[in-house]
Amino acid sequence: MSKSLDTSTTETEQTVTEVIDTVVATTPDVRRAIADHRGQSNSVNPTGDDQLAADLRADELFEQRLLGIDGVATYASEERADVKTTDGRLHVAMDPLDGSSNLEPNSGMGTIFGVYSEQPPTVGTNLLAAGFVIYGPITSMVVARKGSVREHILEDGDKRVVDDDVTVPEDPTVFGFGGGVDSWTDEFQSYAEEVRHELKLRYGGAMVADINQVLTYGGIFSYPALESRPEGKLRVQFEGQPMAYILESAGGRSSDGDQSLLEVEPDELHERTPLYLGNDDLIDRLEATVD
Ligand code: AHM
Ligand code: MG
Repeated sequence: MSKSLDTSTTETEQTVTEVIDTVVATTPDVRRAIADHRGQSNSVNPTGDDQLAADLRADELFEQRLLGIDGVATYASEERADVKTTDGRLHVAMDPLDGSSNLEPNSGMGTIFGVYSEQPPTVGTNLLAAGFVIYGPITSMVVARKGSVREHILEDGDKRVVDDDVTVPEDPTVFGFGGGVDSWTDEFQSYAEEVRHELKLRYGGAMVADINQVLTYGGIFSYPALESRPEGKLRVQFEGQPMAYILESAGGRSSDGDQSLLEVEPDELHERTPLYLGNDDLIDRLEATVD
């Protein structure tokens, strides 16, 4: 490797580290925002979901902190129409507060982030790292980077590794499917019927926590294509691709029903996708059924 390539690789890795550390350092403020900004904001995000005050506050916190990193060129999020740009080489895409409808019943929610080498909208193979935070009984974070996946406990803006090799367990145990039985396609209904006889239902209304169940126990999470909404609910860039990067790095699979979510090339920043994430065999069977 030439000296300049070597330097740019080192700078890239440094920036990725800074992004991860900045997300960690911001989590105490996001937890405070969850407690202090419980109301509606009377606005909707670019995909038409109602925004809570906490969604906007989390977005503002991450935008300010992450764009403050020298190497970060752009910040894109589920909560804002346009990409915010400055100078730098890497690009961050986020769902600042995933599962915020869980705020009212005080159930788990989280933050999802992806660090890309190209500005979104872009294909998932341009991901350099991805992670999610869960604001549950404790704050935890799972990060995938350079082929390995680590789980951390976060305290006072610092992280402590609790598992340095997160892998999807071979024997699956849990499933969680969004959207409601009557809104599913006939093909997905027949797949779900098979799966519900094999696995145990775990669906909490926040993808971050439901995906962490799959990482912990093995299984499948899906927000599928719906009869009335073939594109599903969740967003490629902010939810689908970062989670796909994590699951695939942990030995699992991701799919939009047809191909890996990492192969999807969104035309629009806020594009949605049907989403299936879990053990290899469960995704194979899913693709064979919904094809
Ligand atoms: P959000 O990003 O606006 O919170 O929406 C995403 C969430 C996911 O975390 C979760 O899997 C899904 O929406 C739940 O939707 P539903 O309430 O339809 O079950
Ligand atoms: Mg979300």
